[in-house]
Amino acid sequence: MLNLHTQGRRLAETLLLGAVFYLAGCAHAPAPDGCGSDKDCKLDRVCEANQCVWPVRPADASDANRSLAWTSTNAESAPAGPPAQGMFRFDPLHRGRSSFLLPKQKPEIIWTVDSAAPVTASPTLSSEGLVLMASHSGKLLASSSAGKPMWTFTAADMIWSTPAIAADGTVYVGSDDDNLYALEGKTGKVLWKYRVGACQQTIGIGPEATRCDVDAGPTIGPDGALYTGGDGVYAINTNGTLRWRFATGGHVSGAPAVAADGTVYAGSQDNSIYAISTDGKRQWEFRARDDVESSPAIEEDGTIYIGSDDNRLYALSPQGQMLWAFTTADDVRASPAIGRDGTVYVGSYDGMVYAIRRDGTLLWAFRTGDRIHSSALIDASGAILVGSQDDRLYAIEPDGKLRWSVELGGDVDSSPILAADGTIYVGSDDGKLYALRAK
Ligand SMILES: [Ca+2]
Ligand SMILES: [Ca+2]
Ligand SMILES: [Ca+2]
Repeated sequence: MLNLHTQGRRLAETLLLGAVFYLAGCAHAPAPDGCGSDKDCKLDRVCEANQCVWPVRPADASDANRSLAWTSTNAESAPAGPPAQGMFRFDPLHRGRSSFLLPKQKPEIIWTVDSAAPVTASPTLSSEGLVLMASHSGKLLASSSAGKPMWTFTAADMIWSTPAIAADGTVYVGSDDDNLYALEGKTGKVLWKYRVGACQQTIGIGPEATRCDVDAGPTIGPDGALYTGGDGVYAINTNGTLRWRFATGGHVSGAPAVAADGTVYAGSQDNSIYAISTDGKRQWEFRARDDVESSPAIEEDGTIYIGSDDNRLYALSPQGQMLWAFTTADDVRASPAIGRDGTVYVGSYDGMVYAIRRDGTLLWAFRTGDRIHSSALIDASGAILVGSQDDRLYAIEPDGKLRWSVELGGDVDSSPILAADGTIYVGSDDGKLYALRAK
């Protein structure tokens, strides 16, 4: 929990940072494509220091389960954002924060749904109470919160990507068949599909078959656009047309994160982490030493956290400078979670869950029995929930002590989610979606 002193300090820091950015903006001459007023800016962007930017809401636009500053400065006329936990890492900032509480007691499995193939994706919850889960079977299954199957969508190849659900109920999911699909939320009927890239071979395995896979996200940005990856980073309009494509030197498998100002951050198998402006132009590129499969998370102060197969978790400034790197003993493919006090939680293929302070020093480490691919959830009290390839789902206290663990039927690479009533949903390599609840 943040105490008031900390909150005050953080607010002061945010304001100071904002002032620095503002002054930095004024120091530049107006760009050739600069604006004179808000009317010169497309969509709902506003004109600040002769630049079109997304409106930034002050200080506390942070909680995963509060809607973000979706597109408008006028809160009353702002459209509602996607449902809480309606995408990978719950919102475009990817902090992994839930406003609900994990059960104190070890939960029991209350139902399962079998997809008949491993589940790497994270489940998502629709505002109508449907639980969506995608699987390597190519199926996207929609179930009621009681575990009753509602509809199934089948893509032409495996699905690794976590489905996203927009405010209007539309479901978006990517497949190894190189398409991003938009589905009607109530029925699963295909509304449109967008083919990512122009790979000669779309289905199956091998470099050409996988280069254009839509493994990432998609992330629904604060502007409503869909951000995903393939043979680059893609911004796709909600009517299924391309907004922009940003070329990378390698496959993009991690869901992009999108800051409140619309800046898009994504990693690639070309070893780089990119910051991309709202018009699809490169702002900066940071070179890691190996593939970047991890999906970035963005802190309140703008710091970007992201892992790499070079075994490190990086903290990068909004300008792309390395603040620090924390080294683990194996690949970091999970997406980092950021606690309300700034502590960063991430699992590594070395089997450890690390809690890392804002200055990059280790707070604690928790050992599991196998590699960790799953991204951690932080509950309202700061407790952590994460899966491991030792087939267990772990609840860890804020001080790093085990609260409980539950054994499932296979690797738990899927990132768990938590509903308001304390029900936990997670997928496993045994093909099942699990719903767990304490008595
Ligand atoms: Ca493919
Ligand atoms: Ca490695
Ligand atoms: Ca296992």
